[in-house]
Amino acid sequence: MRVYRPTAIAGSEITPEASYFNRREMLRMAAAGGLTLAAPSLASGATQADLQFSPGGYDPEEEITPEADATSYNNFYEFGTGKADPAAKSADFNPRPWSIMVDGLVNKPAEFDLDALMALGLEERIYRMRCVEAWSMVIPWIGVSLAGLLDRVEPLGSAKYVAFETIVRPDEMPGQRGLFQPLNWPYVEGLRLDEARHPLTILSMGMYGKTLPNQNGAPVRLVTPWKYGFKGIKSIVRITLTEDQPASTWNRLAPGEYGFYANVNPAVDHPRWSQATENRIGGGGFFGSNDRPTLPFNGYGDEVAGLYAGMDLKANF
Ligand SMILES: Nc1nc2c(c(=O)[nH]1)N[C@H]1C(S)=C(S)[C@@H](COP(=O)(O)O)O[C@H]1N2
Ligand SMILES: [Mo]
Repeated sequence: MRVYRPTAIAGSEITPEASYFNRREMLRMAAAGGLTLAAPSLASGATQADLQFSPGGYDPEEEITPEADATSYNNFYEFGTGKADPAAKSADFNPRPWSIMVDGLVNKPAEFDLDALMALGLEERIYRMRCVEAWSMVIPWIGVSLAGLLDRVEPLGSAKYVAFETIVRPDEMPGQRGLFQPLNWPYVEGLRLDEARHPLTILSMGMYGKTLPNQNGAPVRLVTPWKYGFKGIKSIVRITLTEDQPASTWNRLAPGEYGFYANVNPAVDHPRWSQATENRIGGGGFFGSNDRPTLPFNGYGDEVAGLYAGMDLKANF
């Protein structure tokens, strides 16, 4: 039996007690029709509102990372390069109202606001997350299928890739102003169309039962659990269907270190460190030994290996 560990969060952010004592039991009961989940209250204007969602599949049955760790140890360079910067320096970021433009090689380009995205159907997906820096977490995301969104805009036959773009808002994002600019903005990412359509791929709008905190990519970020964390582009404003492989921020910066595919692969080391093992964050220490073996495709090989049949995974890392 696994539970959300109660964590030291502000009283105003505490979710209904039911969310805490045994999340998986609660979701099973909900699936069986025995329990009503919290109603959505996005209109309340709260910075973090409860979400209504249905249970999704793919639960890895591993201990969920404490919420306090998942929301305080982050990579989001728009707010600074330190792990504590995104939580400490994102209070001025205002993710509402918001909309995502979906365009490019599609029949029906359209702009989707948050209500339109949520209407695609929110599901909870408990996924492993493996950063290319060799740390990992298990996070209960709440999101919608990216395939469902793509269906709405009707990709043309010529569309082969999907490009993603993060917002540029220097007045609200301290990492985007000042002398030291660690990356070129906007942060961009991309997937092959079949990867984007894969059932594991979601646009996440929440975690731990609530809307996303700013530091985790509010209000909408990508989650592809079989790829390194940097593919999970945050605070998305544009999604464009393309014929050619789109640029991705880390690949452009250091192509010998970060590939376009970025599939988790313990057999392909980063030039400066091993990818064979990882450090599961949580339980107090961020800097424990990397004692956990890293799994091919982060443990999602049964689901996704077929996407790469015949491909040289060492050359196409
Ligand atoms: N726009 C943007 N998206 C981003 C990043 C970033 O710096 N900017 N960092 C990436 C990296 S390296 C990781 S590991 C994950 C971290 O997500 P988390 O902070 O929610 O764990 O976000 C990814 N998405
Ligand atoms: Mo990362």
